[in-house]
Amino acid sequence: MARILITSALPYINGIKHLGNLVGSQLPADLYARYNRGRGHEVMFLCATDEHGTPAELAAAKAGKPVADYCAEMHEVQADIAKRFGLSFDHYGRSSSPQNHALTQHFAGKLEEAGLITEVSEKQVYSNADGRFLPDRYIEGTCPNCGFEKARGDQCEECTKQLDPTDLINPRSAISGSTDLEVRETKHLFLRQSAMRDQLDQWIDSKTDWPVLTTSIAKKWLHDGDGLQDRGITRDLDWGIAVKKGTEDWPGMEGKVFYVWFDAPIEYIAAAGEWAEAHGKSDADWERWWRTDKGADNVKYVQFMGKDNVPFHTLSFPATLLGSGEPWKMVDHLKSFNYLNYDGGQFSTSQGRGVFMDQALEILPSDYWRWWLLSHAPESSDAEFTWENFQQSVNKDLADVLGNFVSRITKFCRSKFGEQVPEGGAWGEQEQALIEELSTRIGAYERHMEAMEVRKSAQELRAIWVAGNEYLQSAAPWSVFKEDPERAAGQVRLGLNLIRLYAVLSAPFIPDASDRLFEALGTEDRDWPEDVAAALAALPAGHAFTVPEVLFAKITDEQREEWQARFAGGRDA
Ligand code: B3M
Ligand code: ZN
Repeated sequence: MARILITSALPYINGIKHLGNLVGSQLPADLYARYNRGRGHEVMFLCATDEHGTPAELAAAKAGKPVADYCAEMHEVQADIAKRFGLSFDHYGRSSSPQNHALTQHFAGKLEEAGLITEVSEKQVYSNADGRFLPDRYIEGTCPNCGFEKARGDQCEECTKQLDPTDLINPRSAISGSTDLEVRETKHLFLRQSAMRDQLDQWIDSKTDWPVLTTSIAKKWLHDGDGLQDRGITRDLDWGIAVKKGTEDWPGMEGKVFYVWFDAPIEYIAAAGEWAEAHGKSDADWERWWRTDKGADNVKYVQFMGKDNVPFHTLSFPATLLGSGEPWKMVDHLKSFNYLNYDGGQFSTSQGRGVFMDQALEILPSDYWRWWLLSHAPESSDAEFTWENFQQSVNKDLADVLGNFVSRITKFCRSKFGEQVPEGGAWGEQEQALIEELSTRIGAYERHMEAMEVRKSAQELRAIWVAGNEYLQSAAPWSVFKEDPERAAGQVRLGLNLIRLYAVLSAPFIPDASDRLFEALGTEDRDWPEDVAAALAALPAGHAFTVPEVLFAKITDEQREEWQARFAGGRDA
């Protein structure tokens, strides 16, 4: 049994996430967590809301609420939706937790002791029209690296370069659009990432199994141009974690807070502390996941995120961990995703374009979405959601292939043998061939899952469902029954056991449907099939079951058109 630590990029607190956000981190992380639990491994799956920074302040102001109240409420909203999507976090924390405050200040203190922090008198953009400093992403302008005109002050979304606001050409306020900006002096702390370049370089070189998308982005910022730059880790904001060295005040830093990208990844660790507190556990219980001197040396740590988050996870956060000089667990495998587009354009939170998580669940249960999103995950390139494609894959994969198999076999059994697994009828060549095919395919499914190849895993799972259908089609127990009811009984027994096998294998993708299958089959035997022939004998003759309700309803053309029209206008922000 292995121990696997899984984190998903932390969703910002400033609103409900769209399906593009979901498929880029939390959903594939959940798939991986469920799969590994299914294989009997010990899993710690952590996520949290990312609550600091200007976006939180602005969203709260817009909602007319104090920022702390806004974050507390929005955290509950997001936690509820996550639960309804079946995201099986062991803990869903908050980056504003006391644990994260203490840990962030602790790291800053350690980095300072290691000589990795410098104080810099910085020129920062102040907006006269807005009456405030405009940090990072609230300044828009042209990217000095690629010329993209809507680059943000923290990063260019086009070329992924991490930026400082003052790097932008033709800057303007993203809040008011005002160009009445002036530069004022203010003191900030900088993390000397440049001093850690070789260390980071070596660490990344040691990760030979990382996807190209990940390493190429990291290497690009290590080696291109001026190489790795020092990063400001403090901001002139009210909301955030006060700048301290451990528990001590930091002279000259009064009234300032840590930069949100400094404290957010630290929340991955703090969330484990919150988990321990919530479950009455000790520090040792969470430290065995995070401290290599306390048991985490045999943990496998996997992170999931969108490609725009990669530099922060391959450079900035590792710099914090390595720089502390303490034995923190570092990421082993980092799975990053491209973007999911929506119907000919981009998903956009600010423009309310696309389908948002709460809206999706108003239309259809989560499994429909989980299946489509995961089977179309933007892995090797960007992917696109269209209503036609969604309708097609739900109707074919879920309703025609899986749903139909379940309903045919259970209904046929009920009508001929009653609602129990029939006895008699030995298996012959045809069954043997099916068992062989399934063994091969399940092996491939496991390999894809372990490699976090989400689309390939979905394809293989679908092929496993198809194999059952094809068997049923050619075995045709409904014809065989007339001549040889004994043989038909054997075929049906195999079919019923196949349903259980499908419930086990499909659970990471469609957990609710899988639960309903176990319930209909009257079994809690969710053991992963180590041996297919044995797994297909799990439900013995005489075992009672019930015919489940329709597993997946087809999406009609009327529904598709209605939804397409409903979402064309965008959501009221
Ligand atoms: N909240 C950005 C995002 O949602 C950010 C991720 C933080 S991960 C530590 O894309
Ligand atoms: Zn750029």
